[in-house]
Amino acid sequence: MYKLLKRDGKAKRGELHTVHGVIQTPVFMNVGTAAAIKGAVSTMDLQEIGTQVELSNTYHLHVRPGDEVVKKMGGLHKFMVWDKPILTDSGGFQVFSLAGLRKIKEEGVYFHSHVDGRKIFMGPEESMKIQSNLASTIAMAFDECPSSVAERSYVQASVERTTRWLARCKAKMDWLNEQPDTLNPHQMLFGINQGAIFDDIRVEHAKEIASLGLDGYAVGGLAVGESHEEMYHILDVTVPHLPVDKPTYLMGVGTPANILEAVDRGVDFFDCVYPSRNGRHGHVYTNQGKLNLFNAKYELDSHPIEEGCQCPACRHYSRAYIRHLLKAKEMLGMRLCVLHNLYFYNHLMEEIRDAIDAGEYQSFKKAKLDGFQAADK
Ligand code: PRF
Ligand code: ZN
Repeated sequence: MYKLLKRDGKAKRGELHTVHGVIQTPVFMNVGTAAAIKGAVSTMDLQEIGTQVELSNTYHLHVRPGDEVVKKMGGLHKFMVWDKPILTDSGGFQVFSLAGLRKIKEEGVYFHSHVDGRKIFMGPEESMKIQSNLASTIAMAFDECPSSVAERSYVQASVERTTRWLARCKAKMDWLNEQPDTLNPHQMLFGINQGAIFDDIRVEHAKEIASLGLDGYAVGGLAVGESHEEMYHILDVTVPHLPVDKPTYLMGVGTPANILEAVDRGVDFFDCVYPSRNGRHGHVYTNQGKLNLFNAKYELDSHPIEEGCQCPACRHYSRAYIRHLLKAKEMLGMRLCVLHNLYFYNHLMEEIRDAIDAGEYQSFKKAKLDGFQAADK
């Protein structure tokens, strides 16, 4: 159940109540695709850096170790030792971006595993069954994410199929939640809006799925190659047609600036690989922009990554030491950068929530964006 606590312009401040606890929104979900945050970050670490929701993937966990294995181990929460909310993405997007040779049919998608090449079929029912076995808090609908340069006629047909798939997802999830052996009978389902960069297709689809009474609504198919301006425009026209009394999730986005802009347009859930991926490459976020710790100017720098940051890296270590670790290819270097970056994102969301609570979102956003401009990388 979602409670809208306050609005500041279009920005929403809310709470999503789940069987695994309450999520304060806007929120950034920390990505652990294969039930692990890349960069040797454990779920104990997540507790320490203020993570509210972890995100894993249907496709990856189905391929390895297998969702039946996870179910036998008591579900994803027990398996990875994390008792707070988990959102699982449906596999649709990953099938399209990862798997080799695929065929999209009305019933679903035929493709080859990126691990061992074996043939797999996944459709709406399979995705729901896998997510039910994983027993995540929130399951995502099985969708197709058309390329940002797809023709209008392709996008139109694809979105219509995604709508039919959504109805099948809902029916299957309702049924699964009633089975006596289900691990999470309260599993939530979020629908996904698609339509590439065609305003009218987006709006029509948003209206159509808004009436289905789902637990939340995502905007998918963005941050796939279009410009930031196009993405903000699509949010401007689409989000007003999604229910304001349900959470709105912008999938796979983005930079701190993207998040500030999307919150301003009514989005309250985010996820992105940037903080962990950039951290693994020694790129760290600060309120003065992103730093590249490989840069020679940090060789003798005794300051933390960011002065005043309360993350485990900044509380103890200097830029010079972390730079040394990165250059020596010590795993600890990556790990400290990822911990800092995830803490930075989680903390940014906390500041965003405070700014909305105080009714000061516009001035807060401007001050943050001005600060980020000072990047050296
Ligand atoms: N669909 C799903 N997952 C996603 C996306 C999508 O369109 C995106 C697009 N940015 C990221 N993750 N199911
Ligand atoms: Zn830090």
